[in-house]
Amino acid sequence: MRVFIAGIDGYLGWALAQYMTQQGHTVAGADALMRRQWVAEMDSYSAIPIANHEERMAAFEAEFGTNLDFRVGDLTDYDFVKTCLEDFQPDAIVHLAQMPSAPYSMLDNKHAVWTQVNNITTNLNILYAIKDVVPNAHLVKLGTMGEYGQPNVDIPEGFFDVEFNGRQDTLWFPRAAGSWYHQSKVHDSHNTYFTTKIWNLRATDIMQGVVFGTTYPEMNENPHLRTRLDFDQSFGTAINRFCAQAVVGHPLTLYGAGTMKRAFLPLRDSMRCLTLAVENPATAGEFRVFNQFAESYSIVELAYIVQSVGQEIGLDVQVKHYDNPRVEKEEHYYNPIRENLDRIGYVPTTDVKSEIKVMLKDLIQFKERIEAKKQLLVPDIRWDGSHQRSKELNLPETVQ
Ligand code: USQ
Repeated sequence: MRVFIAGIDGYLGWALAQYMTQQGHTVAGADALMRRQWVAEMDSYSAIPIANHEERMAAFEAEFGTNLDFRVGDLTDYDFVKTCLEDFQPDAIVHLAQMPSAPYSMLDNKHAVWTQVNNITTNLNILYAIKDVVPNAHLVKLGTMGEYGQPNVDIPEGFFDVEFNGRQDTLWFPRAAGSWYHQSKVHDSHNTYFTTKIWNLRATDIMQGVVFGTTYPEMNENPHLRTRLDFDQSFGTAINRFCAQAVVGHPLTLYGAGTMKRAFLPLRDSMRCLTLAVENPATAGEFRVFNQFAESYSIVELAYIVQSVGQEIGLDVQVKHYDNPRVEKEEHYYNPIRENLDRIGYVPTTDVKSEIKVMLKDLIQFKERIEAKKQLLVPDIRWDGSHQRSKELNLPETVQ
């Protein structure tokens, strides 16, 4: 299939371009290379050094024997998006091109507005370009499990059956996102759903959990093909940060009690699930929602898994609690349902420990790079808009 990846330079996008090419698909994509700038704005960089654009293109060609049609450009520019689709004529568009960080979006008014304008405009441009250029193409849109928040009931895949005043319907499950970034994804979901109704577009909205991992089994060893791995407070996700902290002997930074629960997905499973969604398209007019995750854990459980795996390979890993810079529920029910992906062949990688071991061993090679940014490991972006570094809480370290 011809697959266009919007956001092809990012953590997921660059890995997916290679994975899907290895699966026999013809891949093209676009990216404004902004992730590199946002992370630099956080005064950080990827723990795994990543190649620049030209080096990546040369390495891709050397590995796969073909040029990658990767256009550097801004997807908030409608003419650019339209031209990309006109030239490539994709069967599927995987849309990953968004600012993905909750803390970055909570920095201040400027970042909140920018996040929403950027993310919502890009999605609208892609929807319009599909309608105008390739109306039969299938949109696989990356949403987030965070759109749902933490309701006190099971989380269905997008819709649920409701009975009210004696009548029944299947309705949009309430979304209750916890940051301006997550809210931007809720707006995108609504807009995408709307276009399946008015223009008969076909769309899969992926409610993806927190992704972790440095690699996937088939990833090439060429350093210019490696994908990024962020560990700063904005662009590093919890397990990725914990692994980076573990290799430099910094205590793992549990926010508050750390009892928040999330759904998690190894990078390798994210690649597999996105490919399955592309290969099994939605029908015309269909809006499908996939809850995309392997397993749910509390953050504190994961911290202790990182600690025990770290100990196995000789790292002395401490776990500490810091005052929570976010406004979020710490004690809550959490039970997302995942059926749609299983139906099309997804079998989760359940071995989180092995995945964490691979990550730790990978990151040990880049210990000095993380060490040089150690001062960034404790967060200071707070949900009330202030900037104050979190303090260690006087909670005893739990012994596993
Ligand atoms: N947390 C810690 N310590 C840390 C970092 C995070 O305790 O050092 C906690 C947070 O307070 C939160 C949980 O871990 O309760 C998850 O935080 P995260 O930064 O790993 O994930 P989140 O902000 O939710 O965002 C990430 C991605 C985002 C994606 C989302 C999926 O950055 O793009 O949409 O995961 S989900 O979490 O399901 O919404």
